[in-house]
Amino acid sequence: MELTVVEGDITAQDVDAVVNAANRAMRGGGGVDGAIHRAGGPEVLEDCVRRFPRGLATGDAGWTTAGRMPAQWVIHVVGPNHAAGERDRSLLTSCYSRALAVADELGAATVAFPLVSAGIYGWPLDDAVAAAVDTLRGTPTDVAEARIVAFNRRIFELVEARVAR
Ligand code: AR6
Repeated sequence: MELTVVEGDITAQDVDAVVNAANRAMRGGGGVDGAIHRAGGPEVLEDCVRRFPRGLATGDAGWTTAGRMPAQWVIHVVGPNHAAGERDRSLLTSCYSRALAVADELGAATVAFPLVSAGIYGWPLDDAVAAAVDTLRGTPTDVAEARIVAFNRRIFELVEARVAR
């Protein structure tokens, strides 16, 4: 698998699946979750309600349609809320490994990832970058390209440096 990094908006990525940093309720929210629901349109929420009537557990992943986005699927993951005291790192790394497993089930060859838990959920940025890069690299998968989409220059440079290590 090729691990790439770009700076930009995940909702505009021309990939098979985009990963969403959702919450356990799976009914939308702020950050990248809000951007994905806005870009995908109401179909994304309708599919969330249909497929996840009881939401999704922290550390787990599940898919819906991507609605109007260029991607075909959204793979939703729920990262641990560091700001609320959830500090179990295995719940963060499992977001990436479970997302790749769901991508494999779907047959998605290209998958775009945000930095899960690194925004509203307050996971320290350096470790959020390390968890993303190291887990994506270390997980066996049929995915051909995992693309980390950095929302700003600083995140881009941190991810690039970790990928180059
Ligand atoms: N494209 C790429 N990255 C983005 C985008 C975008 N359009 N928008 C934000 N980011 P966050 P979390 C980056 O807060 O910390 C929501 O309310 C952002 O800069 O989206 O896992 C959910 O519903 C950061 O690097 O997710 C949950 O309640 C990264 O995406 C909660 O926030 C993740 O930031 C989840 O918090």
